[in-house]
Amino acid sequence: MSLQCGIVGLPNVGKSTLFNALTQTAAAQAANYPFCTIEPNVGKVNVPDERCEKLSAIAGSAEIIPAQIEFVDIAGLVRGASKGEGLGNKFLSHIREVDAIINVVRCFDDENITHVEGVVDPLRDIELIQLELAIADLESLEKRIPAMEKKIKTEKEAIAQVEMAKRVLEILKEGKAARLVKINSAEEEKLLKELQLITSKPQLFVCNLKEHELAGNKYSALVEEFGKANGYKVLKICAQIEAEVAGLESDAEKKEFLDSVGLQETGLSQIIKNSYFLLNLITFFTVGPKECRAWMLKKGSSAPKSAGVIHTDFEKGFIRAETISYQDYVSLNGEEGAKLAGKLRLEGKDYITQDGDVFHFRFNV
Ligand SMILES: Nc1nc2c(ncn2[C@@H]2O[C@H](COP(=O)(O)OP(=O)(O)OP(=O)(O)O)[C@@H](O)[C@H]2O)c(=O)[nH]1
Ligand SMILES: [Mg+2]
Repeated sequence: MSLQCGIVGLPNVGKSTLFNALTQTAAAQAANYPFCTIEPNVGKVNVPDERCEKLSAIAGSAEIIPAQIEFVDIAGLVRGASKGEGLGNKFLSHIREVDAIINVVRCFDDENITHVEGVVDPLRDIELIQLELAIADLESLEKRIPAMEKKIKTEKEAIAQVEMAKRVLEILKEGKAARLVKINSAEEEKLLKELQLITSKPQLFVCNLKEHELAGNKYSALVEEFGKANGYKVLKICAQIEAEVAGLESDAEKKEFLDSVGLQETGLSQIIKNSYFLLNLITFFTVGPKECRAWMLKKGSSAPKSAGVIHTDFEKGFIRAETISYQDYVSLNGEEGAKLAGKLRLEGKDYITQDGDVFHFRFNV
């Protein structure tokens, strides 16, 4: 399972700088001119999880293998992109492929860094991007509805699909995101997903600030207000600082640098953790002397589905899952302690995996 978060925003706002920091590379070219990025850059990122260290210390695991998600650095979007301006539709297709969207919003003044719209104005930038994405969805949906209507004669399910498409269309016509459509059931949720629209993807916003304004400034306050009103998470970082820290060799150097700019930890782990949340993922663990490994899983998945994340044979031949919750594993000092205290549960195929479960799967081959 590979899940992707796309980094989206106007040109020259610091997307590639952030991508490089996240992936701890200099893989993406970051420079002071719009449309520096054309082809998307893709990189895997370890998901920080303090629980891995605790579990591996108890089990004496030789190695820790964290879960990973992918970030995609996408070309900048400009006014009129949905009509082909800038890099236009090609770049929209890159956004269509990702599972969640991270909007980078410029919240810093710097006359040396070009702003494609002339002046810094985060709300205008957010509206501009949301509008372009909504227009792209609107046009793609309008094109598809006639074919969907034709199917009504032969497929009963098509009735509900067309009904949902038309409801979403009304929202998009107002320049709003498809995710704001009122959903009344899991069935409707599925129908919305099947429309594969950009604006139905989960989104979060990242304010790119100056290093000494990290606590927030007048620009980020506006973004936070917007986030609150529309139900989006808003994070604050300084992409440039993050990239500089990520470029340092040792942890000691990193700490020294963070201290010197008055920071406790990097904003990156916050972004990664929130992206994980945005993708609706939870973690289960397999723990042994060889390795302690974190596996990611869609929330609400069954035990056999979880086993299938490790290997499809585990899912096919699933018998049961020996399960210890993370809390029990830690407070009872590992598997033996949990077993003695009666905290090792035998879960069957209907069990829904909980975040932090430590599993041993039993299966037939
Ligand atoms: N002052 C300041 N400059 C920054 C910050 N983040 C990025 N920059 C600069 O802004 C310029 C653009 O950064 P990029 O990361 O290339 O921007 P981008 O959004 O990827 O741009 P495109 O690929 O053209 O869409 C570079 O010169 C960066 O050094 C920041 O936090 N503060
Ligand atoms: Mg770029």
